[in-house]
Amino acid sequence: MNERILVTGAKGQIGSDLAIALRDRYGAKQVIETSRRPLSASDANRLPYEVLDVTDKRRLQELVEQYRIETIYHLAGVLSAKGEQYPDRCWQVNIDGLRNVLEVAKTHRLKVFWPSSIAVFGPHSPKMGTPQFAIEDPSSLYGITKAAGEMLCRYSADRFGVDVRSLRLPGIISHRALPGGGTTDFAVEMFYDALKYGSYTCFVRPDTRLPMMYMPDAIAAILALMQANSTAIAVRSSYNVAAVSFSAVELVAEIQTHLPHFTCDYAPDFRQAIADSWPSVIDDSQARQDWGWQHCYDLPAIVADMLVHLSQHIGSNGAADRAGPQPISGGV
Ligand code: VAH
Repeated sequence: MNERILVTGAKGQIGSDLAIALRDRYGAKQVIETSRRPLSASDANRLPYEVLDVTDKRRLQELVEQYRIETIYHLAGVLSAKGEQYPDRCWQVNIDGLRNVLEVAKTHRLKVFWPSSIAVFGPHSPKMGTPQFAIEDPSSLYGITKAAGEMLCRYSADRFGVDVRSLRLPGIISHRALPGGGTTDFAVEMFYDALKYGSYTCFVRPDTRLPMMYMPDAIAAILALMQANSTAIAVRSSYNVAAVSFSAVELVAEIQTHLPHFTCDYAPDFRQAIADSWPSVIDDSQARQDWGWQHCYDLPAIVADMLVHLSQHIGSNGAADRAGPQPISGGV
């Protein structure tokens, strides 16, 4: 139980929650959080912490040796919308960063988790019940890096015996850390604006239906995958995992059962084309069969839990407030 773990992207949306879950399970001192940003004063409780840009292989190797790391949870990445705005950085972080992790994992015999995405699928993939093995013709650079990344993972496992495991995550909804530049961010932003302003302008059409998952389910899936016996892992590219699928207008209606005066209007932007290229419903039967995956949160449970948690934060802590509709800002 005293596994020594390094988390990359530990200040990101998934990394923040995952680091907490890993510390709860393995002990605070067993988990080294890393991010390319220095620790802020308010994060003093997140020690041990190191600054790491995953494109710096030498620094990664140095930390793995210094802390005698056994497992890397590699969450550092550039998401779909930002990837279209900053393509060079998207490629560097999502591909070169992953290659660095897989290379170091090979030489140091490490276990690796890496998040892929439903973004590997594209306009010619089946939209409903997208199977584990289907046509992958991603139309976003982010999706291309995820499809290529999956092949790098499978190659590392088959060719060099690296125990790398991966999940094709859907849109993730959470209340701890804001997502950073994804196409599914509307499903998080909507909660903040509903509580803060009573209204939201959604950047996709009302009928845009996408696979989504609440953060506790995503964390449970990651931990279950990493704890499964290696012989149970039949897929070394990346597993489809799903929980719920809903449209933007269905999310609005569910929020309105709690906040009857909440209103939403729609102003689709460039992210609509990305969303339209993705599946609406994913088939994750192989993950359920191979290592017992099952989700817990449906849409009503997600909305109820998000509103309870966010209403505690919004207003009491400015940092928790989303600053209202923001352009996709720089800095990835
Ligand atoms: C994104 N949240 O929007 C990510 C995710 C399936 C969506 O990969 O880019």
